Amino acid sequence: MENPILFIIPGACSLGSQVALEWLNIPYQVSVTTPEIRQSAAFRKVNPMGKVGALKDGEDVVGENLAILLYIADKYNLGNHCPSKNGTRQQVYQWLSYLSSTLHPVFGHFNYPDRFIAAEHAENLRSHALERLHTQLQFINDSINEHGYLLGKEPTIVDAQAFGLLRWTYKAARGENLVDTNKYTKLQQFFANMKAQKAIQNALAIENQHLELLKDSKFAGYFTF
Ligand SMILES: N[C@@H](CCC(=O)N[C@@H](CS)C(=O)NCC(=O)O)C(=O)O
Repeated sequence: MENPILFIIPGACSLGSQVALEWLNIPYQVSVTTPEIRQSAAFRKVNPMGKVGALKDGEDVVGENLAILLYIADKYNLGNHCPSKNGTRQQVYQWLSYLSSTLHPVFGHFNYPDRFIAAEHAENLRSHALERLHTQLQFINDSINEHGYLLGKEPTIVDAQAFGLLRWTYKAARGENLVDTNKYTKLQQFFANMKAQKAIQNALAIENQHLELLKDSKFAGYFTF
């Protein structure tokens, strides 16, 4: 059987799906994409949008992080990393939808306003986006539970995807702007909890090509597309 292959960009929104693969504890590969690869006809058979995340799992292909995370949860056993009982599964759907349809686009407007509006209005859009981003950060901060996660006692795919996006506040990936999150104390705790997760540490080591840092990972190597 072929290993699942996750297509990524280091620092991008694909991190959450990679963390889910780490949690599965099965062999998987990562393919680091370039703009040329993402624009190629072959890659667009995996994700027609030419974006990451994108997953090839044998004959199955799936794009969009929300869909990849739910595909992994449906096909494999993520245990408590994707709760399905006690009324929490619908919250997984709700949170994943919120992260891709609300939080991710606000970061887009903040970091790349010129993609959405004429250059002379870009700074204006950026400052509005920053206000909207703080509204979302407050909402997320207030939603973090007594265990320091968005759902449950253990981190879930919701936390993994949230972490992959929220790290853009404190770690610039491709020239993005940082955001001061010091006043969001529960969010700070969330960052600390997530960074302590072995799956997160492994996923970051793989993104950064520091394989010597891997601990108990089933990572099966980089795939050249
Ligand atoms: N709605 C998509 C958004 C994907 C997306 O915007 N991916 C970005 C990285 S965060 C990307 O691939 N950018 C590279 C490009 O546009 O060439 C999802 O959630 O999967």
